[in-house]
Amino acid sequence: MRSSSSIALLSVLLPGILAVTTYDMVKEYSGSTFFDGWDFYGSFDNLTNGDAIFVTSSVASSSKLAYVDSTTNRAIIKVDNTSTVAFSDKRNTVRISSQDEVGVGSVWIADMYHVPFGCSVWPAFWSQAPDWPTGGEIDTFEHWNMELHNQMTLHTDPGCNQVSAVQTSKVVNSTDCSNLDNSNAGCGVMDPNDSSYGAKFAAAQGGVFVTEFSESGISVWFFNRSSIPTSISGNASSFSISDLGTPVANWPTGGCAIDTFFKPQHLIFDITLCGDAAGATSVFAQTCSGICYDNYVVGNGSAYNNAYFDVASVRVYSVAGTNTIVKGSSALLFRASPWVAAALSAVVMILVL
Ligand SMILES: *[C@@H]1O[C@H](CO)[C@@H](O)[C@H](O)[C@H]1NC(C)=O
Ligand SMILES: *[C@@H]1O[C@H](CO)[C@@H](O)[C@H](O)[C@H]1NC(C)=O
Ligand SMILES: *[C@@H]1O[C@H](CO)[C@@H](O)[C@H](O)[C@H]1NC(C)=O
Ligand SMILES: *[C@@H]1O[C@H](CO)[C@@H](O)[C@H](O)[C@H]1NC(C)=O
Ligand SMILES: *[C@@H]1O[C@H](CO)[C@@H](O)[C@H](O)[C@H]1NC(C)=O
Ligand SMILES: *[C@@H]1O[C@H](CO)[C@@H](O)[C@H](O)[C@H]1NC(C)=O
Ligand SMILES: CC(=O)N[C@H]1CO[C@H](CO)[C@@H](O)[C@@H]1O
Repeated sequence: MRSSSSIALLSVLLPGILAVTTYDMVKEYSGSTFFDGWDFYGSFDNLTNGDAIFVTSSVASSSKLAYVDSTTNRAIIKVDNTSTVAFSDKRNTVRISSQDEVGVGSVWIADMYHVPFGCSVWPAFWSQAPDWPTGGEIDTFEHWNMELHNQMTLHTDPGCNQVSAVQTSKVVNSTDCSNLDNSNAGCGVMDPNDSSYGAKFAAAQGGVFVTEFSESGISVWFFNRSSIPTSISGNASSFSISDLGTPVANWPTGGCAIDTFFKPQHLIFDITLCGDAAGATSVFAQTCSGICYDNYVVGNGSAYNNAYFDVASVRVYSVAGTNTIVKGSSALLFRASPWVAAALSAVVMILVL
């Protein structure tokens, strides 16, 4: 801890040069045990006003909304695309949150072959501290409707800012991460790579999202399947962060004291429908036609054939010689509200684009 502030300062001044940290695998979610250690939300979406019911574990299993595909051995997390939903009802989907929390000094790597997309679909793979906004939120993967690129965003208490967005990535709205400003739009950037979301992600057989949660900063890398660095392809038990090159998103501690604003995080997958961001009329109209709820959620579900995550693994790494996993249980599942009003950020994003 003694040298952390000088390391932090240097890493702002010399990005990349000090990135020599080695990480060891401490936890893996994959294969037949993928769903062990996650809590299913088990309520309608009372967090982001989606027209969705986040089902219980037993419903997810019996209706095959969360299961391990026996052919690929990969986890599927999906929206119900087989039930007919009547007007004024909501559609079943899934939100899972890891029981364990992952502390500072960690990396998590999600290897996916498909991410959810389609009109009215709003998916995310993200993390959040139990006392949010205290303890922060890291959105590694998120977008909605027929958008083409992934967005990565932090949401925090006031005082955390992004000071050096990676040049190739576009600031979505604001560099202020505070949940109290800009209607909690957060400080987000957009991946310029076409293969980071939607049909082009699937066509490239997906790829890996790497999230580094370090005292010196938070960073995200995305690699499509053909460009995954060899040091993290396969089931590497250890790798050096310097092998990954420049991240696509980076929030150095110089603008946001990571130790202050971030606490151990639950990892979360969810897919909601319409709601604050995807369903805002002006946002929806950017990439879809009709009315979000009436024309998509209601009806036979044929709009949701692409509304699924196909996940080979989620692996958690800690700084070599440490284990940053904080053992958890089902506590505090319902406390936090992730995107109080992301709609505004979406509107601004569209203006920026
Ligand atoms: C896509 O991502 C790769 C790997 O992060 C990066 O090297 C490349 O520059 C990106 N391409 C574009 C068009 O930004
Ligand atoms: C995969 O990423 C590489 C590196 O950014 C890029 O050159 C290539 O075009 C991408 N492939 C697809 C199918 O998008
Ligand atoms: C990956 O490695 C971890 C730890 O070394 C091991 O527990 C796990 O079974 C391996 N997974 C696969 C898919 O080989
Ligand atoms: C499902 O509904 C859509 C939109 O209303 C319609 O185009 C499609 O034919 C329906 N599919 C079936 C199998 O009924
Ligand atoms: C539902 O979507 C899956 C892909 O997620 C597809 O394989 C299946 O055929 C779809 N079901 C119907 C009834 O269209
Ligand atoms: C959401 O619903 C659950 C289950 O009814 C409840 O425990 C929780 O307090 C609700 N959360 C919010 C933010 O309303
Ligand atoms: C950088 C930027 O565009 N910031 C905008 C984010 O959204 C708020 C609310 O609309 C604007 O006031 C900011 O100017």
